[in-house]
Amino acid sequence: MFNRRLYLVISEDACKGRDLVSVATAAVKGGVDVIQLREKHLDNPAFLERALRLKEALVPFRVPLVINDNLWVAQQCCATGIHVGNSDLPPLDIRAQWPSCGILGYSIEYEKQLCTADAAAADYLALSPVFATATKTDTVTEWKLEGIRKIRAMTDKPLVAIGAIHEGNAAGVIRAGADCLAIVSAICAAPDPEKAAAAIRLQIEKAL
Ligand code: TZP
Ligand code: MG
Repeated sequence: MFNRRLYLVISEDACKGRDLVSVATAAVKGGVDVIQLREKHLDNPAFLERALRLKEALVPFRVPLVINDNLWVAQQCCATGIHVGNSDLPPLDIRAQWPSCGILGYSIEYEKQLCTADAAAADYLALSPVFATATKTDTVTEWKLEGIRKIRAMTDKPLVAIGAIHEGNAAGVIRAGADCLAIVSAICAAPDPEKAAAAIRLQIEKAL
């Protein structure tokens, strides 16, 4: 069962020259309870090296590590899970190739994806993006709060909202029906990632 509330999606680029592991551990101290390593520009050995370093740092905090769109890295580093998008290896194939996968996340960019066997195979669905964001620009739907409400009414799966979420809009996104907020810039690029995570976590708890 996926019952996390504040999901850090991290890459070295997003950390603005700071050490990724330091940013991640600070964010966890602030209230992040699941982390996804999303490195789109690394080859497998470099991705794996970074994943192993991050995973080791997270052990004392018991925070699960999810790998973005790389089954080999996810299995090699014994991550808790994997997150895939619409054009990646589909969730049904992930289940077949990695039966012990603990968290399987799937991005929903179109409403019709919701009624598929792949969506049914996922542990959570990510509404991507909830708001347009400079962090990822090759997107289709901007779900907005109305979209969250609509999808909430259609599924009982945990919903993760991602895209331009920050302290100021976090409570509204939760009240619209998201179970968990996934964040890159508002934490990774914050002057103090621990404080930024704590402020967002507080908004989530207030809105629940
Ligand atoms: N998928 C949909 S939006 C997004 C991803 C990876 C990026 C979210 O980044 P930010 O900086 O929190 O808007
Ligand atoms: Mg992809």
